[in-house]
Amino acid sequence: MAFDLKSELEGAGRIGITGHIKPDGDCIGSCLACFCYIKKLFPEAVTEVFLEEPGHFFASIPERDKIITDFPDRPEFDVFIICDTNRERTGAAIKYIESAHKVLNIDHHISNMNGSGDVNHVIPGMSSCAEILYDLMDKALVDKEIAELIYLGIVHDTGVFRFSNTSPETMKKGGELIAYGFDFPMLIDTTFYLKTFVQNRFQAQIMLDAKRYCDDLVIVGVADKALMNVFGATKDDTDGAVNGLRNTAGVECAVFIYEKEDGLFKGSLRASTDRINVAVVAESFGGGGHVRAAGCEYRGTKEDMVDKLLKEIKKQL
Ligand SMILES: [Mn+2]
Repeated sequence: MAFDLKSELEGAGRIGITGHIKPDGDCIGSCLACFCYIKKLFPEAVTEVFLEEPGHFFASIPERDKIITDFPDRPEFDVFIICDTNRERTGAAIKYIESAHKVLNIDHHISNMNGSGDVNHVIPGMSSCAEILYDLMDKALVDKEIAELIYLGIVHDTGVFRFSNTSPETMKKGGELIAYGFDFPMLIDTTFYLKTFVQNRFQAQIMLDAKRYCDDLVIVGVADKALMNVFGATKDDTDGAVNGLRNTAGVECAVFIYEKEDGLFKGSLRASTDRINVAVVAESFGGGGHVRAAGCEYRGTKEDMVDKLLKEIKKQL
């Protein structure tokens, strides 16, 4: 039976929306687009959107100020929608989900194939949750703001229409969306490409210190607390560092680790070919992710973490 968003929401007086912890562009775009659309579809309903604080580069996206970031107590929701994830990764919003009368789960993660709501609409082949939502929308209700938010989600999860999850339909929808007339070059620059001066200088140093291994197929960049302190860099300034490393000719696997807390390192892994499955590498550390993008954590020294990561990677070469 086809999923129909409108009929799932019919008669609901209180509707809530959330996504995952550490919300990314698709999560933020999806949740806000869903919020704006439901406001138009059912203006008499109380609709609210809850997410952790989005990164500062999302400050000027449409309806940014509608996101409730402190997860206050609320009466039970009639319908609660989980976008772009399963209920395990919703963080503080889980309390709304557990008490909701009905939970809808709209997602594109293959790891959430069966969904974790009472009604699920999970399409793993889709570029983004935002693209799935766009397909569910009555186009007569889509306006410039909704179009911009959907576009934001698609752009972020496709790496600006570059990753292999970009289908011909994704491109067609991208064309339909920019026809609404929002400033898409500005949106892409500010939310996807821009880095602060501190971030650029910090990541330049990471690149200067980076080393290659395994006949230069693997590149490793490391930022410990001492290096982060030199630049006054925070966790946010590590965003994009692993992609910078990955964009090195001849490299098929990029590793970036930074010291999250004293002695606790967070690793990000990227593969640009199918030779190295980074999900398998991350899983050996208790982490996980996708074949070409994964993450893990390690308590110990940075040297030991790099040694162990390289050992796991070499098993696949
Ligand atoms: Mn997504």
